[in-house]
Amino acid sequence: MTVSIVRENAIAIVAIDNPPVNALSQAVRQGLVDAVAELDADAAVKAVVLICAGRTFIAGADVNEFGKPPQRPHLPDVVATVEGAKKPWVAAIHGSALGGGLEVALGCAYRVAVASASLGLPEVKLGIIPGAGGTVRLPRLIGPAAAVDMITGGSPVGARKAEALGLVDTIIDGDLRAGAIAFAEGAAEKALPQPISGRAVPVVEAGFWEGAEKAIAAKAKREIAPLRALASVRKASEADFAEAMAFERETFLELRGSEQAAALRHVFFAERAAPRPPELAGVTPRAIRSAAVIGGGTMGAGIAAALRDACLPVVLIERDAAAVARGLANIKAIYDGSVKRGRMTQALADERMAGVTGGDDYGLLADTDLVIEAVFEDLSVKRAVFDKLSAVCRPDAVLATNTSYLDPDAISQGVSHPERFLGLHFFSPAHVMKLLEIVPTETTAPEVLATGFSLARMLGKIPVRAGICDGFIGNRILKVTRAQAERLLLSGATPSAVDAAMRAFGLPMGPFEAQDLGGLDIAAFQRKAARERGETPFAPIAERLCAIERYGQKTGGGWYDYQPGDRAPKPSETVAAIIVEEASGRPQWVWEEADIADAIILPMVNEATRILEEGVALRSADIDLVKIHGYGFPRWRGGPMQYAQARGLAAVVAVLDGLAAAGLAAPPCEGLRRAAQAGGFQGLSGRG
Ligand code: 3H9
Repeated sequence: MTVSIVRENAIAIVAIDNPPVNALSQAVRQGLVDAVAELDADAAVKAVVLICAGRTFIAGADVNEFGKPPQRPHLPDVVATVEGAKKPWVAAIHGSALGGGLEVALGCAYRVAVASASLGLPEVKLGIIPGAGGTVRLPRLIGPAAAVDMITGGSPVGARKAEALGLVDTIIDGDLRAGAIAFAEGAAEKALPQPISGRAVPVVEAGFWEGAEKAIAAKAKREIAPLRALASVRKASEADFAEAMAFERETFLELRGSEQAAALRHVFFAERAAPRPPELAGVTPRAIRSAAVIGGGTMGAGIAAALRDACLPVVLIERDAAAVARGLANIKAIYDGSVKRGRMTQALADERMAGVTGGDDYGLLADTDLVIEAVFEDLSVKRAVFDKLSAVCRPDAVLATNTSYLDPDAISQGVSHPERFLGLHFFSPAHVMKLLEIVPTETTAPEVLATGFSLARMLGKIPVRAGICDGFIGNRILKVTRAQAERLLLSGATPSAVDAAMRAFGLPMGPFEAQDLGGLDIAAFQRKAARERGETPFAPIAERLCAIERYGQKTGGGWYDYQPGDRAPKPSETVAAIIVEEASGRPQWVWEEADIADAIILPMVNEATRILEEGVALRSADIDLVKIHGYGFPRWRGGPMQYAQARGLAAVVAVLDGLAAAGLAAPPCEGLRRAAQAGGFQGLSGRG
């Protein structure tokens, strides 16, 4: 039974059991309505405990039902039915009470929770707003200001904070069921509290709504749900309950069908599918109980911090005592920063640092389960590291290289037991960025690949399997982004116009601002390596800037000029003059914002399609995750592949054909033309 009832003396316990997360499917909704009717009619029952089986309280509406027509009973009616029950209902919360789950709890007369529980209305993260009274009841219970924070931000709060806000009546120590029954017995003795729907919304100070709107608009940029959620909470404080409920429902239904909601749902499911690729089903990963990092630079220190944050003991190896000290200082600086920003207590930071051992002796790694090499991007330097690791590590220790551009197959040459070798491409700062590209070599054993995925789970990262090619998935597409950005400059656009257009599209930064921040020298170094391999990378203007040592912010100028101590980019006359010289003889165009975005994003899609066809990525959704979690692609657009599908692949092909005819981009690849005909990327890689 999805919803079952047992009675303990005068208390009825209504239990929901709908794995994995007790989502509010039609059966659960109907079960709740039936339970209210049955228990209202049972004179022996004085109070009701609503509790859930498994790992969590109700985690929300069933997201799988969002694309389909709503089925009765609708959730707002279910919540109203619970709220109208003749006996006090007590929501007993463990795990998460999210979205519709919290809305059901708000229909209950009381809410009790274990201290580890969290409660929230995360709907805006799915491009919608709460649709069953969340925006109308929550401000009545905890006040508009706290409700606005929870609803427009979408982040859940812990049970203790919820108790302080008045959202939870009491925290249950020990067994939740027993504690909730005892609470319900007390509630049965009292008169029913006034339903939340009948309470008034506390008054806000003058200017509150205008201030909130400004702050939320600045943060949400082009994401629509947060401002619509605010409007709904405002309506709840200015109109009566019924009118506010109607307003909320209308907004919810409108947003549920929106492109942004579809894109955010796509990302939601892609993120949940990523850690468990079907091709590794049934493969048992190796156990990781200890880890080591070779190299304590920015990348190595970030990786060490990520490993420590997963509570693994970490050994940091550097070439001599001075380098060890520098590496440890780099890790400490990460934790000092976290303490300074209030993200971590000093005690926790100290504990994390205490779990790092530094040394220059590879002998320290004799019993380490996982070693990640993060030294300089040079094949011979990396190979020398793996020679030493081959000599000292256990034969079953997993050995990983963190490389952005080198070929892991080449790095692995000579490694003993090469089946335990793989590439792990972290993104900087490695303790913050969510993406982890996992790159198997020709010899990587399936259980070692599975270990990469289980490591990602431990570290809270989004893992994406990538095949070997220059730049793997993410940086290979980035090269196209940058080349297109330069093509635009050669055909009449300015760096500021290109950057502004990409920000307008939803990226946090444009391609030129981003290069100035990261430094133009890194890409120059990679282009040099590419030329040595016989390739002809396209970056005529960047080459000219590097030749005059305009490497970006760190040298006071790159694509833009910078005043000392000021990171604000100023258009540069030097750069403008170089662009004029390089563009001479080429046709010049007048560029609108949307056309600039097309000339950058759609060639990215074209390259991504090649990546899919070649099997470098297994699924188009994986490419979306790479661009969202590694490169700031707007989540609400769903990633480049989802964006292209929503735009219509035939339209994408047509724009690319136009750009190609004007010499402004490569023509659409055959795979993209086929995908346009088939109406999707499915099956393109032959694998997913
Ligand atoms: C809403 O409620 C709207 C209402 O206001 C209005 C209605 C009228 N539905 O994350 P996990 C699946 S909007 C369907 O790995 P964890 C998930 O796909 C909703 N399925 O577990 C995965 O499936 P699989 C508001 C869902 O322990 C499995 O459960 N609620 C849903 O790391 C495990 O997921 C939310 O946005 C769902 N709602 O974390 C809550 N949720 O095993 C979203 C999960 O086949 N969910 N699944 O891959 C979460 O935040 C996390 O899942 C949770 C558990 C914290 C609950």
